[in-house]
This record gives sequence, C-alpha cells and structure tokens, in this order.
Amino acid sequence: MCSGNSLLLNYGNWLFLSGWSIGRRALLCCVLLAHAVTAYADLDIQRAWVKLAPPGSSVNAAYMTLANTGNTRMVITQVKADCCSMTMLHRTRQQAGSVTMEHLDELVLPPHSRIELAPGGLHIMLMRMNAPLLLNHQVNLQLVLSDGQEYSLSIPVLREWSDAGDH
Ligand SMILES: [Cu+2]
Repeated sequence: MCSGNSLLLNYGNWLFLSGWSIGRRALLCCVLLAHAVTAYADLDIQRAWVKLAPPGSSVNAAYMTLANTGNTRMVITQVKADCCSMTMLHRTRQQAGSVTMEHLDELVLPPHSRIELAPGGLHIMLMRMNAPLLLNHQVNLQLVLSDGQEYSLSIPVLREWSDAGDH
C-alpha cells in the first residue's frame, strides 16, 4: 500500500521544496555518536519495526508506538534513517475503495499521550533506499524533535510485528 512509482514521482518535487529529511550516511554516523548517550526519559518507544517489502519494491514503511510520558508537548519534525536518503511521515487513508497516503509535516505528542504507527494508518515512509532491506536487518532511525533533540533507535526488519517475539 505504500508503493507506486507515480506516488514517488509526485512527491519528488514537493520534497525538494520542503527540504524534508535528506540524510547522508556520513552525517548520520556523527549524529549517532553525538546523541547515543542522551537520555529521553519522557519519550517511550515500543513495538518498533520495519515491514519487509515485497521483492522489487522501492520503498519501506516503519511502525512503532510512541508515548510521551512527560508534561511537555513533543513534536517530531523529521525522521532520519541510515537505510535511505528520504523519509516522510505518512497517514494511510482508505475511502471509497481507494487507498491514499497523506503527508504530515510533523507528529504532535501532547503530554501523557500515545500514538500508534501501524499498518493501515500512520507510518514512517522510507524512500530512496540505499539497498533493498532484508529480513532481520537492523535500521537505525533518528527522530528529530522540534526542540532540536534527537532520539536514536535501531529497529528490525520483520514480515509482521508478531514475528518479533518478546522484543
Ligand atoms: Cu507511506
């Protein structure tokens, strides 16, 4: 539901204008090192995974449950990934028998709230892959917050979340 060359082409110009999440591997390494020891007591991430795409697919989608356990509003403004050079926050909408994806500029987590990114709904679109993602590979993500903090996490590529066992 997240594939389709026409969709990507349509987004291409738009992305260029918006400047959304153009990551480079060398830069990401520095980011990881710089932020690896930072604590994010108020952002709790569970059930994070990337869905294995069908062979030949040029895009992937990442899912997770985000919880803001603190008293301060959080806004995720950007996502970076080491597996690809472009990401977007998307919401899948199904109406009148057709499936479309809406781009979100940001993801807002009010105090003491929880947001589910799951198949058929919100997701992080991974595009312009460096190489096809394989089963059980790890993808490194950084969630960039509006206050400049970055939350780094490493998540597995799975067929379905249920394959993760007790992760
Ligand atoms: Cu999408």
